[in-house]
Amino acid sequence: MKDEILKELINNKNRYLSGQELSNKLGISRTAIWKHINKLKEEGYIINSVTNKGYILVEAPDILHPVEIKELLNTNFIGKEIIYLNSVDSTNNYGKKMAENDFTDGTVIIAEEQTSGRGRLGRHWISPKGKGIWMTIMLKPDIKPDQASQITLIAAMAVLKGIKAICDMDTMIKWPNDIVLNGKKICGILTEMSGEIERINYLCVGIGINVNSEESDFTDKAIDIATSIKIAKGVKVERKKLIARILDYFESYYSTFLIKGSLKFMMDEYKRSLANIGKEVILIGKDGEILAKAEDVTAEGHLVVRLGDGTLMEVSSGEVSV
Ligand code: BT5
Repeated sequence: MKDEILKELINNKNRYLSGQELSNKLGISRTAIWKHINKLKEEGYIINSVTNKGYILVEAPDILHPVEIKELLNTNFIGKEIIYLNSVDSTNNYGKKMAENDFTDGTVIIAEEQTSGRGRLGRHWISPKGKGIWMTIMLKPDIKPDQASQITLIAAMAVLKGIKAICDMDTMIKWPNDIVLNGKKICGILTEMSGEIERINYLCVGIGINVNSEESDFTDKAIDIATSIKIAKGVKVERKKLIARILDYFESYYSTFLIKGSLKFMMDEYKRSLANIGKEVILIGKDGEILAKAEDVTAEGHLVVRLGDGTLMEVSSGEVSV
């Protein structure tokens, strides 16, 4: 019921809503309304209450309340269900546990903080409270397991476009899973799959974005390679708006991908946003590491590299470090 009241306040931002009006609409007493309003105030919502006029929302706190995000979304299924957590070990871990039962396709798990955020290969992902976007999109795509890594490219494109739309900043994609700004990482993506040889059960698309992180939020080691939108821009960004726009873009690219069965439709745009082309990459194989030069990305999302002897080779995400 508290969420319903918040929704009404958000949708009537320019006028006072009387207790009676809310009571009629939601079918609860005016005292109950008053109690829920007090709870919202405790959560940080600044709500003016004026006798004979009612309530008006003056300011919302910087928390990622699902009701507020849903009001900003223009999607059909992504984020229609949002699980909001104050603190969690990792939103991807939460998603995997949730999937042991069932979940609605497109459910998004969002946390204010991750205590054991994960990168690829078990690396740690720094996820300070209230500073970033730490979220996982849960999907049940009817695609082959070897196409799963293509969803990382879709997520990267959605993040890049969302940042451009909300922050007016030009970022670049570092294949396969980073978004960088002036060469420093502001976003990492971790796509994990549960599946069989021929079939995907589900995907967890984990997206971590340093939005309002300060330099002091990073470890000494990470500060050389990481940055945030706030550090680069000098001003705080509204995380809710950025989440909503990224999910809008994600759904748009993802739905087209499912219909067409390929990433061809977005590859021109993707390649224009790539930071890797012409740069060195390290291929990690059984026999050690080899240096190669990145030349292209295929519609399957594979990186095309030129080896030292001049031959071309296609690699998928697992085997390369950039
Ligand atoms: C990634 O791994 O870039 C994937 C990160 C995915 C994080 C999201 S948050 C929501 C969801 N839940 C999770 O638990 N994870 C996902 P990788 O390419 O392996 O990069 C990891 C490396 O980036 C680390 O070894 C550090 O060097 C560096 N790093 C750690 N935290 C960082 C941060 N906040 N910003 C930039 N770089 C960071």
